[in-house]
Amino acid sequence: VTLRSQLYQALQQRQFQLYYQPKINLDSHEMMGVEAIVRWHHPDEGVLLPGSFIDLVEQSGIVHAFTRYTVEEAMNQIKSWSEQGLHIPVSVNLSAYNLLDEAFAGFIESLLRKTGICPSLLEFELTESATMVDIAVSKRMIKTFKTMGIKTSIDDFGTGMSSFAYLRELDIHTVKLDRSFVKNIHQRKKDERIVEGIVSLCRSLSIDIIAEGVETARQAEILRNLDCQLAQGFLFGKPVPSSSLQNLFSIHK
Ligand code: G
Ligand code: G
Ligand code: MN
Ligand code: NA
Repeated sequence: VTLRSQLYQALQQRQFQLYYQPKINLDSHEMMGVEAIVRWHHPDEGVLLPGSFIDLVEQSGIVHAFTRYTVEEAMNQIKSWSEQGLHIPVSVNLSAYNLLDEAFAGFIESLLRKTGICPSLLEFELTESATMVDIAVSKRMIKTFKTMGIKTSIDDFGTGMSSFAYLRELDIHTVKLDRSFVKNIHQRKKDERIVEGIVSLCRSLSIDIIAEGVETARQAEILRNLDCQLAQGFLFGKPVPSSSLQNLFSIHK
């Protein structure tokens, strides 16, 4: 039995669960939002990380149903937090193929109506490779989301071949600086200069920037000195189930 052949049943049996990783303001140390990251509670294999099955999801016809499931779960979580007075922005990772799904925007629209959540609490993360599928299609989708009040961010920024073209063509709210730029920032001046440049560019374009993969206090300090105000990474918290996050939220409040 292959993982691939088990995807459909896993979705039906709700074996996928969203975990949430905090996004932190480096000045105030407040939690500014979370990224939803999926886990597969596999009946035989235990908890699987997305790295071991997202490619399979994307290569199979299930990708549309899968993303509908994750987005609906995220929106229900936003609703549940909102009802408790916690207005926590949540970002959800999309696949390239979701942009080619003509019915996706309509599905999101109906979920917004159904849940009644504030659309500004929802954000979609696209990778550069996802937007590359067809830049005109991506541009239209991102515009549609924006009309609905939903933000879009570019994930793993700086690793693709056309980062600047995306900034020019797409109406992006946030750039998520890929963790490869953060990893050695404390020991390589060149990396520090590159990040400084990206931060300044984003600032001049009125685009928010968040550093990914921050694991040490030293990295956080350098990023803060470079005027990068937002960060995400194991230093502040790993992805956790929503129940564990609630404690984190009060700590950061
Ligand atoms: O946790 P891990 O390092 O295995 O994550 C691998 C990749 O899976 C990351 O690039 C992340 O963006 C992606 N990912 C995590 N959750 C989701 C999801 O719900 N949908 C999609 N399409 N990708 C996800
Ligand atoms: O591509 P994306 O940025 O969506 O990837 C999210 C993945 O990155 C998740 O699987 C998450 O577990 C992982 N991740 C989050 N923070 C860190 C970190 O500080 N270091 C490393 N190595 N991985 C991280
Ligand atoms: Mn992401
Ligand atoms: Na990333």
